[in-house]
Amino acid sequence: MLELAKTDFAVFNAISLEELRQKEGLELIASENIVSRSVLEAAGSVLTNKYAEGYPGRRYYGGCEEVDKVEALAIERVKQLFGAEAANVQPHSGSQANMAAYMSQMQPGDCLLALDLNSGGHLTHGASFNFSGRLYRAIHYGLQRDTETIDYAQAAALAKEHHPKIIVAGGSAYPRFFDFVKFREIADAVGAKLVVDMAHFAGLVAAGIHPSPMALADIVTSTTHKTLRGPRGGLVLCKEAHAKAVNSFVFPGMQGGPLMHIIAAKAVAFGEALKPSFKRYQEQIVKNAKSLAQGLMEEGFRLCSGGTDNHLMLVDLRPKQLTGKLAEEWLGKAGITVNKNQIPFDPQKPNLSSGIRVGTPALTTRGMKESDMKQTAKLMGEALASGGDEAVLAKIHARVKEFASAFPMFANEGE
Ligand code: DSN
Repeated sequence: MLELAKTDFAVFNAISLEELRQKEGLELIASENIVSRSVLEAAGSVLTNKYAEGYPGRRYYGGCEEVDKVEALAIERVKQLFGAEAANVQPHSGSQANMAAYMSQMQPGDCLLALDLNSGGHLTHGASFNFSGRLYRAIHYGLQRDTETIDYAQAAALAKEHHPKIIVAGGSAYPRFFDFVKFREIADAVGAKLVVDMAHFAGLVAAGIHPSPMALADIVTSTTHKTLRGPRGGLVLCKEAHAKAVNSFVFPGMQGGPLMHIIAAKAVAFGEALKPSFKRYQEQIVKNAKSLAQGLMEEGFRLCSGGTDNHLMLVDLRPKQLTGKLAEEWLGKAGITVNKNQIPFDPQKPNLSSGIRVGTPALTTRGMKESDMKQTAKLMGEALASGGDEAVLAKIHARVKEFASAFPMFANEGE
């Protein structure tokens, strides 16, 4: 970034400090990751200059020969990665991928059944203040109180009562596997379409660790930047029968010009995900999550649902008389980044929350293993026992810097 340093020091400086924050800190936000240098280069390439409304071979602009090749590569690679019949790699985000999926199957006012936001769902799964809750009649299933796992019987009963057009499976704060066979049965019983939002666990699906939704869902949506370790963006996979509708709702239904530099970065990331090393990386994410979960329980924390099957866990802070807001703040001062998160049946409001959400994709990219997760849990335990004492947190921060700095940012290079 030599040019930027000369032309716009304020922005250059903020980017440099953010790079340092990422290098010296422990990144535990479950939805974040660290892309390879190759992905970063493609995302920062001259493809950002190109308008390419339309699809490969059918554009509304001239000069699309090279970007056509890039988008075709992204489509072919992601279809191969997930065994999909059709793919659209243009959604700018997971929210837009979900919007295209819904618009392709529903009319405004139709019923949508999805996991409740407070139970680990997502804003675009029908939250009242989101487009999905404003355009559609959203009904929500939740979790069983005793196990804190999905209440499939409730989902089936609600489907029978409300006859949704779409049932959504997936979420952003659910530490267990989703049972797509059960969801398919529930959808079939009422003639609903099944949309799986695998944004969080797409990398685990690609690696064959989480059951794949491809054979069971009508439409699968995802982001590309979480466990999948690509650039910030979205995608839609579907059966050939839905491809025309999905494509036309992405463009021109909702978006204009696709972000061709990001599509190039997606193509690179999908190429990386097709390599055998990606499977090993995903396996390590899950091993690390189990080790971190064990470490946190040894530190006296309760984990919702008793642990994790995937890359994330929800930590119940009530036994420590802490809120998620305070925990996020204290951990932040110690150089450990998490987000406050409501736990199932949380008595606290979202801006306070009784829990934090913690995930291992980013630390695993840096090459951390199970023993490093135990060390991470210990540092978290100490920070959360500090009572917010600034001096104590500063000392922990110094140890975090030394610990994190020993792990390179681009550990996946050369794989
Ligand atoms: N905000 C994302 C997450 O953190 O899970 C979901 O959109």
